[in-house]
Amino acid sequence: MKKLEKQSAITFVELPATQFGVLNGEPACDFYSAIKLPSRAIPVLAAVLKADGWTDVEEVNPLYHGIKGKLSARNFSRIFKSDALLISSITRTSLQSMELADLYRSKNPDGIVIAGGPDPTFRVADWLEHVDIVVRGEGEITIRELMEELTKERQDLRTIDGISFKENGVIVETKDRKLMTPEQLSAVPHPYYDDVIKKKVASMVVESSRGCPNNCDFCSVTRLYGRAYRQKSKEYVTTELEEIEKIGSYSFFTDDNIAANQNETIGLLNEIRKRSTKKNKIAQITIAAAFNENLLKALKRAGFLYLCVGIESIVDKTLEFFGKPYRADRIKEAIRIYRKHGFWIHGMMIIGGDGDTKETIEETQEWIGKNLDSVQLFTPIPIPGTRFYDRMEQEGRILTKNWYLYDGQHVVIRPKNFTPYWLQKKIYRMYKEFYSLKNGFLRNFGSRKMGRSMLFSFYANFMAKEFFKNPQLDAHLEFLRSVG
Ligand code: B12
Ligand code: SF4
Repeated sequence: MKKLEKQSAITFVELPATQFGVLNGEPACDFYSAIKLPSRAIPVLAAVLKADGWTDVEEVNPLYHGIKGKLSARNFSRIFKSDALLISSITRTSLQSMELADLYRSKNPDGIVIAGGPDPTFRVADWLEHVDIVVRGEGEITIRELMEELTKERQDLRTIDGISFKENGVIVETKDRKLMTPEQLSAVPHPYYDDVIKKKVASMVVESSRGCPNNCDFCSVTRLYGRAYRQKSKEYVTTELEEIEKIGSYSFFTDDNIAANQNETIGLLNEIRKRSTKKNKIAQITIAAAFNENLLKALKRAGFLYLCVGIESIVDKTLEFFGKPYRADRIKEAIRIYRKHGFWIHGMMIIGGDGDTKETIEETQEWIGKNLDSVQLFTPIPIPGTRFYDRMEQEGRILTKNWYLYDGQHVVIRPKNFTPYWLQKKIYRMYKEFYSLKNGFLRNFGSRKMGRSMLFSFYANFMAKEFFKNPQLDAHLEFLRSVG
């Protein structure tokens, strides 16, 4: 492979979701595409290389560096002249990312293309049709070692753990990279945000831990990051928080579960309280934290107002079907407690698991309407690398591998108790009803949350019109009607 120098031009790219997964296509229509968060992975990887002495490292995210969310001529020119193109992707953005890799290779045949992230990690063979090297799993240490190896006259990629590449047309997978220890995670340089990102981003992100002790069937986190829950040091997290609070209006903690180790988390929250006074924090959390009064107090005092809870279902059979470790009664009780303490509860639900019938979906809708402040209703998605994917594949229930539909909004598997078309339509009806202005008003009538609830419903109501009427969804509905 081409020999790199520390002065070589290195470009990281993370592309947004587009309709039909086309490179520089029309933006996808969904909540995620409407909010402006920084890229998931590339700021930290860019920071690692900069700290390692690479002098010409740039990040390109068309949402910030492009024009109207698309790569500009300037972006393309930078990408094509780069000595190495480093792409991060999830499944729904894989098609346009592969298209970019192909285009780069045609313009710059000597250049090196490396891909990483949750999708390349689990679809190595597909990705190696388009890129030279796939980095599997955690990237911070692998990218350092790999780039260093690429500066050598005689390179031996087999010595680098956690990568896959082709040799004489055959895929070589090196040993899995060991998960980073909490100490290693706390020694990684803080993510690098350039001036353009700092100016344009709306809310910021910070990660305090990795891994999850649970192992739900539909989620790839445990295979990516292990069941060992690893927390970064309090000093590391609070230092980063102080920096990002200067940039974004909200601080979103991206941990899958900020409180998997409750005592440690209380310690972190107390530290955050000392160094940040902003009441603008959002965290993802499981129901377990609701039963720890001290933790709830600490969350409140540290300025966490919004909690995103992966409820998934309030139907026991469906919870079992997804391998969730909680049962419905416990979930309902936890949500009641969270709300009694004044948290805004954003529930993430999966509608259409095998335990769901038309009746249970009606019950779920009623419960959601009365008990959540905001909601996301996902269809069951078989994410590559999960047990759920393997099961759906074995049962022949995957309807399409048009990966751009793997966003949890489009029905892509055959449900057990209704047609896919019915489920797709039902989910949209549920959204519309939940976010009707009337329900927004009734949900928090008389409470301190009422203003926010109305505002949120107004916004969601407005956005929903676009989410539910776009060429990609129209085509998908037509497809679902055709499969019966
Ligand atoms: C926070 C989060 C979000 C935030 C994103 C905020 C942001 N911009 O940072 C929000 C809420 C918006 C979101 C939305 C969605 N998310 Co999300 N999200 C996460 C979560 C919990 C953390 C992501 C994160 O910040 N990780 C920290 C970074 C540093 O880790 P990383 O991205 O994995 O990158 C590391 C390695 O993968 C590797 N790497 C990554 N890229 C590259 C590139 C190169 C070149 C190299 C060398 C290495 C490398 O190195 C990095 C450092 O170790 C993950 C689960 C998880 N724990 O990762 C799910 C996850 C990424 N989300 C997922 C999904 C499916 C979605 C949604 C489709 C919604 C849904 N149905 O769940 C949407 C899609 C949004 C979109 N972009 O279109 C899946 C993706 C699976 C897949 N194969 O597609 C994940 C893995 C969770 C899961 N269910 O399994 N998400
Ligand atoms: S869905 Fe949430 S609780 Fe379950 S394994 Fe994934 S991150 Fe953990």
